[in-house]
Amino acid sequence: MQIENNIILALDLTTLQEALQVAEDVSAYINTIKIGYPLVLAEGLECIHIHKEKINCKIIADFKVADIPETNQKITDLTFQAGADAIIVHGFTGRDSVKATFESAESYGGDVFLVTEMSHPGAENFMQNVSEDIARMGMDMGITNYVAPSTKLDRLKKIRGIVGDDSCIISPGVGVQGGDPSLTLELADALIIGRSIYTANNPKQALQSIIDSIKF
Ligand code: NUP
Repeated sequence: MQIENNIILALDLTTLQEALQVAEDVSAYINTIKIGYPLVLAEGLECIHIHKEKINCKIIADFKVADIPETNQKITDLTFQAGADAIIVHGFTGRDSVKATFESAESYGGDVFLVTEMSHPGAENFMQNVSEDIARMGMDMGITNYVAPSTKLDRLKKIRGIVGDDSCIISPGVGVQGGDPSLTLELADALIIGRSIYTANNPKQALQSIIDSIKF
């Protein structure tokens, strides 16, 4: 997946109108949008198709799929039938559940991003203890795309060490959650950014200044 400016817009708005407005505002700089439960539960799964059509972008469906294999497969089938290009799946549910999502995605020619460790403080309670095992399982399964936190660079570095330089890591937590764009991009392939862009008075300007702040 070729991610323009190495930034994915997390579009966690709850009306289609606002979401489309922000997506259109930043469309000159962004070609990949992450849509998750807030927008889909408010406005329906067809949000995916509508954004793809109006914005001409790739859609990553952030459904953090985390169920038994049979249910994971149904969720993944429906997500790709709705037009998504990729889906985010949790790894803690184990190999069979991840495999069900992976195989469904493959049958639609779609990508899977495997969550290793999350960006919020509570991830330290449980997830941190298993995130390296999740990353190793992903590598063993042939998964090439991962989610790892920008808020804990030491953890991001550990996960990069496991998945190697040929894997793609997308990293949430930049901005409001405290992650730094430049430091994160030393370890990750792309940033996931939501509130710093969509709550700004001028989302395009906010995004432009994040892009300008990134030192390569
Ligand atoms: O570990 C994760 N942390 C995280 O924030 C995994 C995620 N998928 N996210 C998502 O990234 C979160 O649900 C939101 O959509 C986005 C970050 O948004 P913001 O903190 O930049 O507003």
